[in-house]
Amino acid sequence: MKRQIRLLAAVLSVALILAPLPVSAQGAMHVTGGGTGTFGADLDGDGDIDGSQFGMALIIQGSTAMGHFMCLMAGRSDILGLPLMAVDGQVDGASANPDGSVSFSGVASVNLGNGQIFEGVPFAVLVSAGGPGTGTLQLTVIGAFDGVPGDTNPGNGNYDLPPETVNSGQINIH
Ligand SMILES: [Ca+2]
Ligand SMILES: [Ca+2]
Repeated sequence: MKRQIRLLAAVLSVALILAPLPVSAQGAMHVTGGGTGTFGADLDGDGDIDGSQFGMALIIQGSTAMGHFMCLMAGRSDILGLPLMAVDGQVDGASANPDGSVSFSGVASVNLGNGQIFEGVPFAVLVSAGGPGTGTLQLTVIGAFDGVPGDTNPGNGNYDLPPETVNSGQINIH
């Protein structure tokens, strides 16, 4: 299935490159989905495999994008040792990658559930389409939370979360 999606994406990419259409005539790309994801690892050492709940809906038209992204790490996925970490973002940029994945970015409010809410936090997400076991999601919070549990690249100023695999639900790119 993944191979088919990749193949399809590759074919579509080639078709898009070859298509001599004006930009305005090309259809928009939609990225939608929601569910739960798992990091497949215990990031904060509390004995539980960590993950998140996520949702997204965005439209990419040419070089512009708009939409919404949410990611909630809470409860058993108690990353950071906090009650929750909720990233609620407006998407304002996106690009389709040659491998069929989509990168998008924007500005979020980040709620740590302990009374601390940070506004205007830039974020970036990389998603690939698929359901449980195949879809993936990777969030980077830019300019904040560097070095906290789960950060795969301490010292660069960002919160670089590892990729998550869809556990339930679906990510659609079409
Ligand atoms: Ca954990
Ligand atoms: Ca980092």
